[in-house]
Order: sequence, then C-alpha cells, then structure tokens
Amino acid sequence: MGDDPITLYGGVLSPYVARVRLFGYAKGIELNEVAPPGGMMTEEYKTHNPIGRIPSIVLYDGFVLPESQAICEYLEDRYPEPSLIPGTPEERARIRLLCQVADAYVMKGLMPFFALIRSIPLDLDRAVGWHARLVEALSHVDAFLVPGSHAAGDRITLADCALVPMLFYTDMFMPPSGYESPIGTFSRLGAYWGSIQQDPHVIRLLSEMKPVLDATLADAGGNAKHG
Ligand SMILES: N[C@@H](CCC(=O)N[C@@H](CS)C(=O)NCC(=O)O)C(=O)O
Repeated sequence: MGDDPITLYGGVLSPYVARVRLFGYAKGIELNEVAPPGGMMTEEYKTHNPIGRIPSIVLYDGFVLPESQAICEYLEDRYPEPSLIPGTPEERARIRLLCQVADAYVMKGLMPFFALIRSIPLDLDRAVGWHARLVEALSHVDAFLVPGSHAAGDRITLADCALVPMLFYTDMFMPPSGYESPIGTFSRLGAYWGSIQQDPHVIRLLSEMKPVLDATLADAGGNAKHG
C-alpha cells in the first residue's frame, strides 16, 4: 500500500499541477497522473474534491488532498529525503515566501492571460493593466530571490517548483498579448530564469508542457482583441 504510486488528479497545462509534478521529479517520487474523474469542476469530481480544481492527490488513507502547496508540503513530510524545503528556519522561510509571492502576486497578474488558451477572447485594452500588475509581481520575485543557480540557492527547492511554471507562462503568453517577456528586464530574475532552465528536472517538465501549449496557442490562434 505505502509503496504504490500516489494518484495525482492533474492535467499537463495546469501551472499548479506542474508545481506538484516538478516536485515529484526532484524528489524522485512516482506519481500516477490521471485526469480528474468526470473532469475539472464536475459534480463527479467534486464528490472526491469539493473544490473541483486540479491538482489533488489521493492519500493512502483515501482522503483526497487538493491545493498544490498543501500537496507539496505533504509530500515533503511523507518523503523527507531529498528535502525540497531544506535549511535553517530562516532559509525555509525564504522558500515559503517565494511560493507565497508566486501564488498571491505573480499568478494574479498572469491569470487573465490564460484567456489565450481558453475559448474567451483576451481583451487587449485591459491587458495593459494586467501586464503592469504582472511586472510589479515579478519585481517582488526579483527582490526575494536568493543568490545562486536556483531560487533559494544552489539546489532545487519548492520555490523553484512554484516559480518555474509561472515564469514559463509569462514567457509564452506575453508575445501573443503584444508584450515582450519582462523577465529579462530584472537582473536577478533574468539570470535565474536562464540558469533554472538548465536543471534536468525543469528541462523534463518544460519539454512535456511546451509542445502541448504551442499546439493549444496555435489552435486558439489570435483570440487577443481590442475592447
Ligand atoms: N490554489 C489552487 C489552484 C488550482 C487551480 O486553480 N487549478 C485550475 C487549473 S490550473 C483549475 O482546476 N481550474 C478549474 C477551471 O478552470 O475550471 C492550487 O494551488 O492548487
């Protein structure tokens, strides 16, 4: 029982599922990723996870645990080695801070741009404000990054798992919205984005997501419109 792969209700393009997937790769945990029963937000899936969103995982006692950050913290407790929240209490606080900045600020700026891969048009007039909010959020990440090849030093941590999917979407969503990716305009963040993409687990994650996102963007083709 304890050795069976954990079931992950997921989907390749979700940045929150990507956090859990990358966490699993970096820890060497096998996760059995499947689509949520009935699909996201359906009554069937809500009987397992009342929130209806992905990711969620099925714990060994049968409880379905949602929320990417809670899932990663559980996996950290369940499989402590290698630690992805390592170090002193102060170092661990910095890792959690970067995760919180990613969730509370970066994702807030990025979220409206997901219209690019949904069946709703992206309103380019309102995108000016969303872009400004995203740039401000990225400046917070830049301020809190710890020197090194990774977000919190020289090895992969939960902070990278939270940030990488959001930076990937920033790069992918800005050009079709009429903006250059702002990541390179921040010195620490730009250097970090260059070095973290050399990490083998990140290479694996992005190589799985990029072809699917490219195809989805091509299908949605030009759904960004003025007012
Ligand atoms: N706070 C949640 C957010 C999860 C979330 O919003 N997932 C999206 C997919 S990226 C979802 O399931 N959305 C349902 C929908 O779009 O109908 C987490 O960290 O797991």
